[in-house]
Formats: sequence, structure tokens, C-alpha cells
Amino acid sequence: VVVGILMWHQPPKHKEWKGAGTTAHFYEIILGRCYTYTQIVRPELGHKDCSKIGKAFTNAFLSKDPCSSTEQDYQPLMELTNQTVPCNKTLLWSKTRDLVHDYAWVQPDLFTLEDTLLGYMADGLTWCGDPGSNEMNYQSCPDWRKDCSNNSVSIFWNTVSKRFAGDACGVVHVLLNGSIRNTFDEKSTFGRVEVFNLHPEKVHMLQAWVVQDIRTISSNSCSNSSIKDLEAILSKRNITFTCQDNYRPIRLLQCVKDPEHSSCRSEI
Ligand code: NGD
Repeated sequence: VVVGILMWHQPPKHKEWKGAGTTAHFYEIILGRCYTYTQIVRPELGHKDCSKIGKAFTNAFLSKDPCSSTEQDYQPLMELTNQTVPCNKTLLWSKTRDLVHDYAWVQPDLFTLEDTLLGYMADGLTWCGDPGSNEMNYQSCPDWRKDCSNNSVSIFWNTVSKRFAGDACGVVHVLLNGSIRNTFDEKSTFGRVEVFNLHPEKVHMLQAWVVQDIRTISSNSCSNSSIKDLEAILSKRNITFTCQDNYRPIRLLQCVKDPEHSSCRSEI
């Protein structure tokens, strides 16, 4: 009996992973973000049932092995969170996380995945469960490099990125980083998932904006060899590709943060 009482008082023992654990107050955060989005950011989605959405989200991973997550786990959540993005307004990104969201903030008719309900709810959070418990694991979660790629967070982003790209129509834009070697990274979500889920019947063109760090600008990042790979994939898929170096509206945003830089003083 004594042993039983002692064990009962131990915190639940979860498996130990190499990544950070579930974000503290995960459930309250996703629920709050759902209400903020559907009541304030996009009141036209005010009919969405955030209480149901929150439960579908946690049901996708609670009491399950966080390294055997599947797209099917997230299907009930996906069905509750469908949303239309107007044609020509989809903005994809890879390795430009902060800049793309700064740009979408000043250009509110453009949608990144994080400007849709599900992306907005989950951005920046970590979550996982454990097969032996119906609670979240706040101690640790699988790291996608060191533990497993089929973890609950990565499978979530693969699933929502696939739908986001599959729903896109008209001209689609992508903001890429011209200051790194693999400007187009075929292992990124953009390179693995989004490029292959654009529908050629709906998407006539992918336009890349390649931006460089303002401190290390050289011309012609569109001639980066990885951009040729992207062009080849799209040509095979019958989607026209265009590429623009250092797109001016984004350069101006970079200059807001670094107004004294020489490349911000001239040519404005
Ligand atoms: O399994 C993974 C993985 N899990 C997490 N991340 C992963 N990246 C992989 N390549 N494979 C993290 O995703 C990674 O550490 C970064 O913090 C983040 C974005 O990675 P990045 O900069 O390489 O860009 P991606 O192309 O992989 O993804 C951006 C595009 C963009 O068009 C969004 O529509 O894919 C969508 N997205 C994917 C993953 C995560 C968004 C997010 C997000 N908001 O966190």
C-alpha cells in the first residue's frame, strides 16, 4: 500500500527525447489563438468552433507515440479548419521566416501559412504526447534531426503545408534567402512538400523573390545553382517560373531596420 501511494505521487514518467518539451500552457495558447483569429483577425471565420478545433488538435497526438505520427491523425483537425485563400495571394517561404512575416504584416492581403487559422494557432509551438499517458509531455519532445522525422510537430507542418500549397491558385509567390548556398533547399518543407503539391491546372506561375542579407549583397542571386534546380522541377510540372532579385518592397523593409546602411542611402 505504501509503495502504491508513493508511486501515485510521482509525476508521470515520460520517455525522454532530445528536443524541447510541449510549450507550457499549450492548450490555452491554441484555444486563445483560435478565438483571436476567428473573432478579431478574420471575423468572417467567426462561425468556426474553437472548442472542437482545440480538442481535435490535442486528440491528434495525445496518448500516441510521438515518433509514429501520421497525416491521418490530423485529418479531423484539418476538416474543421478549412479556409479559402484568394487566388494570387499565397506567399510561401523558406529560410526567411522573420522577413516574410514582416512583409505579410504590411501587405495584409497576402497569406503565408501562418496567416491562416491553423498556421496562426501552431506557429512557434512544440507539442507531443506519450503512449503510456493521456497527458502532454512537457519535459521533452522528439527532435526532428536527432530523434525521428515522423514526429507530431513535423507531420503537422507537412500536412498543413501540403494542403496550403494544394489550395493555392493563380500566381504563387515564394520568398527565398539569397545569402545561403542552398537558396532552394530540396529538403525543406517548401522543396519537399509545397513545390510538389501546387496544382498546375490552378497555378500558372511561381514567382520567387530572392532576398539577401543587406550586409552581404551581391547581384544575381537568381543565378544561384539551386534556383536552376527549382526551375527544372517546375518546368517538368508545367508551372512557369520567374525569379526576381532583391525585390524592392522587401529591400525597403530591410532598410527600415538598417537605415544607415550604404545600400539604403542610395538608389531609393
Ligand atoms: O521535419 C522537418 C522540420 N520540422 C521542423 N522544421 C523542419 N524543417 C525541415 N526541413 N524538416 C522547422 O521548420 C525548421 O527547423 C524551421 O524552424 C521551420 C522552417 O524551416 P525552413 O526555413 O527550412 O523553411 P521550410 O521550407 O522548411 O518551411 C517553410 C514553408 C513555408 O512556405 C510554410 O508554408 O513551409 C511551411 N512551414 C513549414 C514548416 C514549419 C511553416 C512552418 C512554421 N510556421 O513553423
